[in-house]
Amino acid sequence: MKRIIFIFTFFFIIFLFTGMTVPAQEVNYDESKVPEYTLPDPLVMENGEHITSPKAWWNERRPEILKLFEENVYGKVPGKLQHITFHTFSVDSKALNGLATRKQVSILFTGNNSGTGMDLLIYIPNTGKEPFPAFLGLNFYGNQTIQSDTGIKITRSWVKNNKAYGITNHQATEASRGARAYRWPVEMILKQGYALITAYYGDIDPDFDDGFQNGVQPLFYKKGQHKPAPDEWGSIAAWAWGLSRALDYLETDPDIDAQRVAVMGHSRLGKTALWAAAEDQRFALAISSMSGCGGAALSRRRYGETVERINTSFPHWFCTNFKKYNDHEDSLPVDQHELIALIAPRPVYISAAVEDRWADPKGMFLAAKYATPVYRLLRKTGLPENAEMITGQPVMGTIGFHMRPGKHDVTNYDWQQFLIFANKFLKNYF
Ligand code: GTR
Repeated sequence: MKRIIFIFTFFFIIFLFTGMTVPAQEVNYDESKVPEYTLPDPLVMENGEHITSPKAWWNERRPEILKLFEENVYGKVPGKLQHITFHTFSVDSKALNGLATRKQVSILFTGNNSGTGMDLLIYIPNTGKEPFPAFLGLNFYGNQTIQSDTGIKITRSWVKNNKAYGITNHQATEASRGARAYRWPVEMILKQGYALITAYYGDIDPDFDDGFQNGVQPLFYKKGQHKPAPDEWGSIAAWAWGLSRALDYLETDPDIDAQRVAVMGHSRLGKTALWAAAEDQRFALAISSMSGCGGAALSRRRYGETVERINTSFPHWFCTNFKKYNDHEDSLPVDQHELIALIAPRPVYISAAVEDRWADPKGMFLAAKYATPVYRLLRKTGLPENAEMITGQPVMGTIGFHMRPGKHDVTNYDWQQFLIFANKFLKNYF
């Protein structure tokens, strides 16, 4: 009898435990199972000192948070390339039926055509007055996929296979032209007086785990080095680095106002856009479309995609040190609200979708909310006071947010909000 009671109690305890907590690998979509957590305070130094002035934020806490993200999450950029050059290889002043001038520029990382580089596709409005404010964003399948414009160079880099988009053997073909046009309402953007610049993220670093043999990382290896050190960059940081190189070029282009460039990205490229804006303060505004884990969503909530999941599915995205926090989110020295805080006082817009629970809409909303004290310290609104997460009701302070019905994607509705938000800060500037 004793034995039976013992076995019963044993299984009962196990049952209780499994019923109450979510095993590491299972995806939690149940708000009541979000663990209790304490977020690091963006206005308290690691040594406990409170930050009460903008000066202390800029000189002490911001550099501390930035370093923590570099060393524990995205990885540091190991140095500078000395010989980068820009090469404009095509200009058409009558693109898109005369609506725009299309320029294409190669950024040659080694200064010549034999090395790696990235191609920028640039549309500049033909009406209005230069220099234009601009949106800059990386794309997933090559520049030729954002419009059916036959003048766009087809990427020769490795591309993820997608039969429907005409991509086989990891090479894009003519059939891929315009395949992703629905995500890039180029006319709408141009007609509102913005230039649009895009580049293929795989030109910077192909998105698969090859131990960092291809892409931009090897250009930075020291003698005998074969992969990034544990605190050196993964692919997200490399893509963000590429965005900064695009901005270097834009600073030289008289048609573009490089001081009014919004960096935008979706999903993994939304994570990238946020990190680019955190690292490079020249970006005037950042737009994160459904960036989720490792982007705008709080890691400690472990809702939807978790640190362990993302590091397992995409071992090359973050720095090696980030893997220490697999299933140990609470020991992270930062959380993602501080990524948004790093962009302060510059405007940040965050989008979410009801069905995109994987990216944790509420976790992104809360990150916006908990970044707000830094905006307030810098005398900006941040997320408006009393803002709520209501489907289909965007909120726009210096931090903007919307959750729309539907799935993980970029829709015209999303772009309409991005434009309304950008108009508040990048238009009527003079
Ligand atoms: C998913 C990944 C997300 C998001 C997305 C994307 O598979 O889990 O973090 O980045 O891919 O980039 O499309």
